[in-house]
Amino acid sequence: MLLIAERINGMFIDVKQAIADKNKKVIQDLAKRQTDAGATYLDVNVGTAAADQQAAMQWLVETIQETCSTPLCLDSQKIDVIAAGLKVANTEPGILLNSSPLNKKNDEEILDKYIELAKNAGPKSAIIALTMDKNGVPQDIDTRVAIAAEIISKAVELGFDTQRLFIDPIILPVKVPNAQIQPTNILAAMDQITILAEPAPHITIGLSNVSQGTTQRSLINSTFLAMAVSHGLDSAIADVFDERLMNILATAEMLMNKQIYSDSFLKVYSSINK
Ligand code: THG
Repeated sequence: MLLIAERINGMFIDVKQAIADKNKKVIQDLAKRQTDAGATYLDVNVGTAAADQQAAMQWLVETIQETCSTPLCLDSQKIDVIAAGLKVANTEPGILLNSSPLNKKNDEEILDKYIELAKNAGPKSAIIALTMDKNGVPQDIDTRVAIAAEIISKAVELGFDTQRLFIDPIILPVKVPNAQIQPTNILAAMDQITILAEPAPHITIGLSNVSQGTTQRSLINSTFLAMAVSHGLDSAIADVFDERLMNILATAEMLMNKQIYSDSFLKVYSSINK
C-alpha cells in the first residue's frame, strides 16, 4: 500500500495557522512524524484560507524539504498552484500531482496539462486523476467506470504509462443524506477499474472523507480501508497517525496475501514501511 499522509493540509487549524505565521516547526514536525509513521508520500495542501495559494504551496514544499526527503504529493484543485509547487519541489525521489478531473467546463484539456507537467517532472512522477468530468462528481458506478476508461485512454494516447496513473473514484462522507450507498458504489467501481488496463492502474482515495462529521472516524476509516483493499485499492490519502488504521491495513494486506504471514507480521509491516 502506498500511503499518502494527509496531515499537511490547511484544512487543519494548526497547519492553517502555521502557513499564516510562517511557522516552519509545525510543518517540519508533521513531515518527520508522518514519515516515521510509514508515509510513502506527504500530501501538501494549502487549504482555502491562504491569500496567495501559489506562494503558500512553495513555502510548504521548501519548508518540508529542509528536513525531509519523503516524496511529496502536491494537492490542489488549481493547476497553477501545482505548477508553482513543482518549480521548487525535488522531483528526484518521485512526486504525485493531486489531482485532475477528466475535463472541466472551462478547460477541456486539463488532464493533458497535468500529464504534460508530470512528463516534465521526470520518470518517477505520477498523477492522481479523479473520476470527475465537466458534469461534476458522478454518483453511480457506470459513470465512474466510463470516466476512468476515458482517463486511461487519454494517458495511452499521450504516451503516458498507465502505471503512473492513480485513479480516484472520489469517496464522499457517508453521513451526507442519501450518500450511504456511495461506499458500495465505490467498491463496485474499483472492481471494474482494476480490469480496465493491464497492468492495472493504481487506485487511490481520500479515505478520511468517508467519516467526516461522524462520531467514529477511526472505526469507519479503517473498516472501509480493509474493505477497499479487498477490491484492489493500492494507495490511500490517510491518517498515518491512526494506529488502529495502520494495524488493520497491515492485517488486510496480509489476508490478501500481499504480505507474508509470520507471527510478527504487524512488526514486520511497520518496519518495511519506514
Ligand atoms: N481525493 C484526492 N485528494 C484529496 C481528497 C480526495 N485531498 C484532500 C482530501 N480529499 C483528503 N485529505 C483529507 C484531510 C483531512 C480530512 C479529510 C481528508 C479531515 N479533516 C478534518 C475534518 O474535516 O473533520 C479537519 C478538521 C480537524 O480535524 O482539524 O477529515 O478525496 N485525490
